[in-house]
Amino acid sequence: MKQCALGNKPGLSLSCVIACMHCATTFAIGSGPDILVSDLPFIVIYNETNGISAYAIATTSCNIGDVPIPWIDDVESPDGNRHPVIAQNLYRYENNRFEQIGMSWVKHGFCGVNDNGCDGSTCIATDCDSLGVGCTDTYAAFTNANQVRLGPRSEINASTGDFPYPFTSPSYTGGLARRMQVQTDDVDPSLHPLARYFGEGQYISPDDSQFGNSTNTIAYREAEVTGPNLGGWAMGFVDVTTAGLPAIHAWPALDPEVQLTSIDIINDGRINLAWKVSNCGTDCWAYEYLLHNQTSDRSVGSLSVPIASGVDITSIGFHDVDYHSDEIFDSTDWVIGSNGCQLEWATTDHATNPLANALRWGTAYNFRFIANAPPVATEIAIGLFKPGTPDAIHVLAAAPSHPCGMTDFNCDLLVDLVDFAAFQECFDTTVTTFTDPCAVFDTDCNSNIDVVDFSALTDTLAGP
Ligand SMILES: [Ca+2]
Ligand SMILES: [Ca+2]
Ligand SMILES: [Ca+2]
Ligand SMILES: [Ca+2]
Repeated sequence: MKQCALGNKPGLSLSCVIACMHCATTFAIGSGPDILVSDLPFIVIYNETNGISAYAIATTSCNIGDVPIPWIDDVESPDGNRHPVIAQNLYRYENNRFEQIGMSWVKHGFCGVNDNGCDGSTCIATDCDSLGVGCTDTYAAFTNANQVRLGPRSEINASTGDFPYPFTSPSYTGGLARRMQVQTDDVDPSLHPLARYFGEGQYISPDDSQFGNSTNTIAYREAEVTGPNLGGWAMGFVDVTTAGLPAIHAWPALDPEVQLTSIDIINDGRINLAWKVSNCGTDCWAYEYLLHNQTSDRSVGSLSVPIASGVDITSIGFHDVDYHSDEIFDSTDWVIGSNGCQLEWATTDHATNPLANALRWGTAYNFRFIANAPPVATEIAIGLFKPGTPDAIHVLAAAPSHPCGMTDFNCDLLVDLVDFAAFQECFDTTVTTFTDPCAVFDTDCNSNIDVVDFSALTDTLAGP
């Protein structure tokens, strides 16, 4: 897979270069306490009610660090929250789209079992209140489906690994509550005959996180529908677990044209962006972006994609996965806006509603559109939801932008008197398509080459 390759575009911001320093996709043997999610042995259906199915995923974790990891769940202890919580998610791959279609609340871990089996290493067993070096612990699906041990995601800070314990436990009824919920139609084989599915298990542990060892605390595995059961569809895992990576990595593994980059936000956590642009006919390109929040507490509030002047955009779309079981977060779809020069999806801002539908940890949202212009390596902006520095991350991805950047008419990577002379010819003309050579000067995307654009050109000329 390609990661954040630097193009020949001048003025590339430092943020992408910094992002590339953290693009590693494999896990390293950790120092300190380091949980690796090493296996997802089973996926089991538990209930189907009114079009919603509840599943659970069995999870195995392994301490690949060099000290035991606390596994304490004693409400009397000041260290009672020093145990992992376990989130389960389901994804679907279909028609060039990779979408999250299910999520659970978090199972609060209890009693590290200290089994052997950590990649053949020797388990130095401890008591139940920690997981020893080289030891594994497995939660069966029925344990990860145990509703009384499932708490809200909203109480988990995935950056620090901190959370209150005991967790908030609103009343519930029925067999769906708190479990990994999926719309039954989303896995119906008659509706999705060619779909492939991927289960994901993610642990958040305060000790693992505070030692900077949280990026490998996750795993995914392909699943398939095996037949009708309980009024829904039974699933089973196939192939083997990919330990230490989130499910978004399955997408480039399935399709080499998909690109993926990981960004570690300073003093926060990791987000992953994957994208693919498919040719969909004459002058037709389908742009598909998948943004995954792995461990960022600040979360994502907006995504902005530059659009060149004169490009026609249609079929703008958004896909999220909705919260459930009285989780306090809102699930309203993001609003789509455009100023002609960029397309932006955004949730309500943090000041207005701190519980808005930001892209929170353990979720992935899709952004898509069709354009009549081909992809160009271009920075897209990922706006962070909670206040802080930086307020946005810029990632080199693909967008229907100008190949050489705005105002560089002859594409020689310089903005100089040659471009200035071309501007004089273009001044006071109208551009209606991105193939009009003058479109490169329409910096405010109002389809006219005007004094605003002149001022932008002279700013570029005057720049370093
Ligand atoms: Ca870890
Ligand atoms: Ca929604
Ligand atoms: Ca030039
Ligand atoms: Ca203009």
